[in-house]
Order: sequence, then C-alpha cells, then structure tokens
Amino acid sequence: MSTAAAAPRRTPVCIIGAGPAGLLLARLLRLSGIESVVLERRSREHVARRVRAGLLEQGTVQTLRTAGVGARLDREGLEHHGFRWRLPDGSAHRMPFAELCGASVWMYGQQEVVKDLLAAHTAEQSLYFGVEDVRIAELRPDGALVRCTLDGRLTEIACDFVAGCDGFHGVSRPAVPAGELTGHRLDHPVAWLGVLAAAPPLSPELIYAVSDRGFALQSMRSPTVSRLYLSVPPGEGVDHRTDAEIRQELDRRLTGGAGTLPTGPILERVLVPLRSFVAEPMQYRRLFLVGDAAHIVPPSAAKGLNLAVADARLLAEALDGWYAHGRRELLDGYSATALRRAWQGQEFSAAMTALLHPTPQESAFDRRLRGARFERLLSSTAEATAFAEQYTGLARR
Ligand code: FAS
Ligand code: PHB
Repeated sequence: MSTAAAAPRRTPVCIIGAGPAGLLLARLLRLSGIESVVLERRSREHVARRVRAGLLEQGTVQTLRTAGVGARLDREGLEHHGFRWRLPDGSAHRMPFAELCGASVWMYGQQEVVKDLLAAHTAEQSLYFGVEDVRIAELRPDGALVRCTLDGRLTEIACDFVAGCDGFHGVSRPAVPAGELTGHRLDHPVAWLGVLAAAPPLSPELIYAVSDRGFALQSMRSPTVSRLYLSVPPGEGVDHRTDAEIRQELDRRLTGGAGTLPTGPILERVLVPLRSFVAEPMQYRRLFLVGDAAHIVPPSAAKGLNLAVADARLLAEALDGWYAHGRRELLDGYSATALRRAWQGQEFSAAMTALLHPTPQESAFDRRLRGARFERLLSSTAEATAFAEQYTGLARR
C-alpha cells in the first residue's frame, strides 16, 4: 500500500505507471519545474527489482545524465564498443560498431536505471505505489480526470495531461475510444528463455550465436553476473527445462559444446514471447502514450527500453514548451515524431529477429538468404556501418 500523503486533487500531469518511462518523465518534468503525480499499481520493491532490459543506447545514457541520474551508471555501467557474431559454421566475427559509427552502448540493468530514478525522486514529489483501480474517467480537449483507489480511499485527480506509461497491459491505451486508435501487431515464431546467472560472462563483449540448434545470446549485468538467452518454441513453458539443460544448451550454441561456458547458480528465469506492436496514433486529446503502452518490440535488438526513454524525453520537451512558452506544436507533433522512431525500431528489431533465428519451418532458401545477409554484413563496410548506426542509436534521431 502507498504510504504517501493523500494525492493532490489537481496536478498538471498525471503519470500512470512507474516503470522507466513514467519515472523518467516525472524526473524530467520536475527539472523543468512541472509538477506531476505518478500512480503505480505494484509495490516500490517490485518495480525496483524487476529484471528486464540491459543495453542502453548512447542517447539513453545521455538522457539519464542530463536528468541527473547517470552517476552510478558512469561508475558501474560497462561501456561496449563491439560485439561478437558466432555463425552456424562455428566461425566467430567481431562487429566493431563504435569504430564504424562512433557510438558506444552501455550494459546497465533496467532495474538499476529504475533504482537511480527512484533515488532521485524527492520526498515532496507525488509518487504512489500500490494504487488500485486506476482508470481514466474523462478525456476532454482541455484536460482529464483520473480515478483510483489510494490507501483504500476513492481518489479523483484532475489534470491538464495524462501520460500513459503503464506498459503493454496497462489501462491507458484501452481508454482511447474505439475507432480512434489502430493497433499493428506481428507475432514472431519464436520466444526467448532468459536467465540471470551468478557467473562471469564467457566474453567481455556480447555474443550473438546463430546455430542450426537455434539462437543464443550471452550478455551481462556486471563482470560477475551473466544475462543469457536461448531461443525456444513460442509455446514452451518457462520451467520446461532444468537449469542443467539450459546451461548445456547455452554451451552448445555459444561454444559448440566445448564446455567452456562459465557456470554458476541461475538466479532467475523469464520467458519472453517475441512480439511487435504499435498503436497509432500515440495520443488522443490530452492522453499521451509512452513506451510499452504504445509499442513493444522483440528483445532481439534491445530497443524496448531505449524507445521508452526516447518517448519520455520527447514528451517532457513538448510539455516544457507548453508550460514555459505556451507552444503547442511539439505536443501536436508528439505522436508523429515518436512513431517515426518507433517504426525504425520495429524494422530493425524485426530484421534482427529474422537474422538471428533459424526456424524449423523455414526453407533451405531462407537459410541461404540468411547466409547472404551475414556475408554482406561481414564484407561490406557500408552494410556494417548501417547496421552499427541502427544498433547503437536509433533514439538519437
Ligand atoms: P514498463 O512495462 O516497464 O512499466 C509500466 C509500469 O506501469 C509498470 O511498473 C506497471 O506495474 C505499471 N502499470 C501497469 N498497469 C498499471 C495500472 N493499471 N495502474 C498503475 N500502474 C500500472 N527491452 C530491451 O530493450 N531488452 C530486453 O532484454 C528486454 N527484456 C524484457 C523482458 C521482459 C520479461 C519484458 C516484459 C520486457 C523486456 N524488455 C526488454 C522491454 C522492456 O524493457 C520495456 O521496453 C520497458 O520496460 C518499457 O518501459 P515502460 O514503457 O516504462 O513500461
Ligand atoms: C540484454 O542484456 O538484456 C540484451 C542485450 C542485447 C540484446 C538483447 C538483450 O540484443
């Protein structure tokens, strides 16, 4: 249950959801002198320990530094300048993305970003956890009304704007009247089984291993904690494989069965279906959809969190323009700007998903096409540079 004082009856911006999008938006608005109320369904502890993304683009890192929450990231984050491909023939090749396009990425867990944002939240800011039955009761051209149950009390919050930062399964997107929003969806024929292991990574850089057995990714959260993924059939349950079977399959795909994958206790596991979704438009009257509330991408290219950060930054800039200068063009243009970047993220994520995942259903022709794509990536500087630009920083645009 929330322990904060009663929520204000009116606020400029009501933010639904305290994931990275909602917390960053509240922080950026605060720095612009714009008050907000954040309503989060889950507990503070749950939000702070939820392990998800881990790769931060350069634009995301810059945004967190500008928001004054980048200090620990700069101390503990791992800056990367390249990654390794392992191809079906067992050959290894490096993708030197920093050398190709001048941009790095950082490995720093999403839960650490959330902790840093929570730590920066000042006491007088209205951030409520354990809020029940949040719903958008009114969406007018000039304002909105949000209702919820806070500490057992029915609460109404009048606001100028609502930021729907409540993820794919939230209440914001469904609050848009039928016919005003179109959802575009693509389900990929594969899922990822993700594990967090108390074991040093096999390689200090990420390894994307494409094998006839399926895909595996070796990532990390620190020099002593590995983040590893296996592609699995979409219907597979999260507990279908024992820890030993997971380790063995990871070793087969990442080392060819050399038995050199460092082992350690598996701390947690998650099954992530690979799905793509975009809601168009991302705004309706005074409701603005941000991050996963508006779009989800398969984790293949690590774009989900970075797109959410970019949306939050864009909306914060637009609201600052409205409150500080009475300008509305950035608000009116929010959806179009955010969707351009979202579709770029979708395209790269879908292309990376197809590149990484040989599937039993695919034809020999498809396998040859994949081989030709890898041959171009490894032999053409222009092709590799275009890939590197997309991998390191769609959000910069
Ligand atoms: P979030 O879903 O993070 O946050 C939404 C918040 O709203 C949550 O705290 C939720 O409790 C709250 N909420 C929902 N309904 C509410 C309601 N009715 N009332 C109040 N609050 C409500 N991305 C990557 O880039 N790389 C990865 O490896 C990766 N792995 C992932 C693994 C999993 C299992 C999942 C689910 C996602 C993964 N993602 C990954 C994507 C993920 O990182 C998202 O892009 C990111 O969390 C988006 O942040 P938000 O938009 O803030 O949404
Ligand atoms: C992760 O560390 O969670 C991660 C890294 C790179 C990806 C996907 C996921 O492409």
